[in-house]
Amino acid sequence: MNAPELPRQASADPETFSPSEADARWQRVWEERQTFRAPRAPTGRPRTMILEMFPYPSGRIHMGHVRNYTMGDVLARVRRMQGHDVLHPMGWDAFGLPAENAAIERGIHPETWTRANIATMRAQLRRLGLAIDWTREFATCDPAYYGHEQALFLDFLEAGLVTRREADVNWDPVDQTVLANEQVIDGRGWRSGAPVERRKLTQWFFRITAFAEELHAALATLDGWPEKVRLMQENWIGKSRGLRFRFALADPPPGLPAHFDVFTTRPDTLFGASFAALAPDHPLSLALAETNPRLAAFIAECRRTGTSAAEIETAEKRGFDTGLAVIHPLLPERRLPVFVANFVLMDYGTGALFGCPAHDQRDLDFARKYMLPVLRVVAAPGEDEAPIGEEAYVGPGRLVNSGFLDGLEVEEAKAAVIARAEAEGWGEGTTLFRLRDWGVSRQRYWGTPIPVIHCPVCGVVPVPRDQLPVTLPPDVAFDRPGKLLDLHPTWKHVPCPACGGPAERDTDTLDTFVDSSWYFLRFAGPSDAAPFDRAEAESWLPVAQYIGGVEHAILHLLYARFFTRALHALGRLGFAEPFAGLFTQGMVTHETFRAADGRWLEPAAVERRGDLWVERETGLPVTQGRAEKMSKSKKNVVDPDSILDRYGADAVRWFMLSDSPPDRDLAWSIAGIEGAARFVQRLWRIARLARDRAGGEDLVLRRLAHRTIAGMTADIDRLQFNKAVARAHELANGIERAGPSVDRAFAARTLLLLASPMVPHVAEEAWAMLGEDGLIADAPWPVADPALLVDDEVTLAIQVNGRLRDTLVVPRGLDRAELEARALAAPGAVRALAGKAPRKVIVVPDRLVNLVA
Ligand code: ANZ
Ligand code: ZN
Repeated sequence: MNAPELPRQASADPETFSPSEADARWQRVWEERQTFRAPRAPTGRPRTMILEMFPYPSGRIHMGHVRNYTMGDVLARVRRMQGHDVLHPMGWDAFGLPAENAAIERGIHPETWTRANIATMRAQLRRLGLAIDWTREFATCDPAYYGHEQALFLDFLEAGLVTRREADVNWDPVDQTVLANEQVIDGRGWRSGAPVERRKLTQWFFRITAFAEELHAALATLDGWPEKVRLMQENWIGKSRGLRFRFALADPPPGLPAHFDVFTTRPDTLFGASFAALAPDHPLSLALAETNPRLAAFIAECRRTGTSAAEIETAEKRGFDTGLAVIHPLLPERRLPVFVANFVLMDYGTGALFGCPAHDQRDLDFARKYMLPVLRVVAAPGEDEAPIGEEAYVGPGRLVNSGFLDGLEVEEAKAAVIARAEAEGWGEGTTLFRLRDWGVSRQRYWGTPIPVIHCPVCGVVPVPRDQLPVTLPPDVAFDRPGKLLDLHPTWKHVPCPACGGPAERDTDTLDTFVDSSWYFLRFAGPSDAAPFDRAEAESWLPVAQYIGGVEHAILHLLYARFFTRALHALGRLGFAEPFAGLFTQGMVTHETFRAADGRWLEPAAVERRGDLWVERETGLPVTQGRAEKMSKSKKNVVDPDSILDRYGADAVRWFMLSDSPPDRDLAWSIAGIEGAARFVQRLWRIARLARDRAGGEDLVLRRLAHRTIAGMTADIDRLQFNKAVARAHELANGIERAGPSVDRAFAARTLLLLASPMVPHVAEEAWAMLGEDGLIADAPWPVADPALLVDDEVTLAIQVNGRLRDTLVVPRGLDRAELEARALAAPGAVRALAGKAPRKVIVVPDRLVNLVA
């Protein structure tokens, strides 16, 4: 490519660096030279994809974005300098509720609102000087993107990975939509905050449960992921080994089944069983309710709580005694009462369980309430057979009160009961997963239309591929809530592709988590003809480093893993895990202030007077609150644009990296940003020192420079940017203390290179000022000389009779004889020994010599 001339300094050699003039200039140069464009054709260099979770175009970027994208940017720039081809893309997760809500509230079309936000946020991100290949940018609301998503949906449908069935859903009565369990927080819709209701609807599901075992097993291979995220995924998938067995009813009512199945992870506790419980929606519960209005009322009552496990877990345990009893499978004489209980989930296991109050807290609470027996069957180590009080015993131990199990350890007893059940034919060992299929139908407008047609004759008919994308109709009325695609006068009416008769489009759209489950594939392998170009995608993926908020640790990452695995299983990808490295960054926080009347105040609106914080305008006292995540509602946001205007991109970037470990929260402060701005100027002054090559050598400084190279390289590899920053400061101090020398010139140039990924604008400006060829962004990353990393001198303590008498600086690694000889010659030792010969000599190599006289 024909590169335009590089700009030279406006004035030959200013004392200070001027970001307001230089930032945009260098951003233009990178853009014109396509510096950060990822090559399409293979180059033979290693290919590395660095990705930050793409933003939702909510309006303007916030400091959290700045921190997130700066971290990825540093890594992308360093890898380029290390000779990798780097793909560092950006796009927009553009479908979702806020756009639709904005439309309803303000009468702006969701598309207009979204596109305007994208334009604003793109301009803001560009001001940060990010090393992004903007040629690959897309928004998920582009028909070219969601059309391919529709094709993937149909592929999954054909492969049996998509199903349609009636399901209990969480219904948000305000947003008028179905919510995933995860979108229900404390019984309320995550966006609307409205209490969620339970409803039955026919929904589309992705069969993520088909991959439960794989998704669980592969977590062990993700060693580039934080342990806590792996654990969160593991808990979410929730793999349980246990026994499924059959309970026979003692006196089955006529016309009803004579037994039901239960699942237990604690078959060892079977002798401690004191009741059985059915889910309210269990077929047997429903059958009994037909002739029992009180039971019917109880079931209706249970349905009023949401469907999420967490909610059911926290609700008060309540049961309804059916009057029926089951026969204990190991003690044919014993009868257990059968309850319908609100804490039993219909869609887990068999929807029924046996309760062992002594060893399960939930069962214990239930037993106390309904006065059921509590029998300990596991003795704590140390033979503790004490009766159970208000706390169930869930620890290890040996079995008691349990017939043939007595004396066995819990694990042995589990195996023994499973073996017996299998031998006698009343049960079998099984594995269960907590993970549920992923319901993806949403009753919203601003999303990917589900590409199927419902025909009264043919049933569900996929939209023919040549009719994709099924685009959203632009002309919808946003003046009322509800299903806008359904309410549109014409959109849904189409002829059936199979029989030609009148039919209707599916008027639901896909959960926006579907959009973010495969975007990295399209970034890596853009294609007109297909969702992604396989060879290209495989050349970049898996993502070497993925960076984003921990709030996505479960769902987004699980869904993206599922998509990748599903495509792998369909033979369309050669790898099964999308993200080799994962990092979850902390939040940006800021102090909060509140007036006596409860108003939140911007930090700029308060000032300190003596011991008090007061509101500038009124002089009234205000309370200072904790530093909290920046949020508009608490008025503690700092707008990146105003900071960029005032301090320039490099200072913001430097501050985002310097003050806290990247996985912790970072407290925004004026002192912090000003310190960062000072460092940028300091770097500029230090760079000027690189021109002065007078003077001799300075081995100490040369060593420090090499140690800094090694240290910063390792820190950045581990994303410990704050440590890298501290090392940069250390080298800067060393340079400023030193006099002119070739080594000082080397150290200054080295510091510039090492800092350039963090503060790329001042680095380019200084590089040009030094008359270097090309861009610093294209310069090779410095490599440390291992010979200069070893600290090869040590300070030796010389003791006489245990008292320190002298110290010597000696080469590291001298042998004992040499150390003894040198110690005996040390002036302090000679004096203390006063001519006596030591009886004994104790040598600790590289540390000390003790002469015992
Ligand atoms: C008897 C028992 C005794 C249990 C004991 C626990 C402790 P995890 O480990 O999460 O897989 N259970 C079974 N089906 C259920 C359902 N549909 N809804 C609610 N709870 C159900 O949970 C398995 C345990 O949860 C099972 O083991 C069962 O109670 C209960 F000392 O059986 B257990
Ligand atoms: Zn038809």
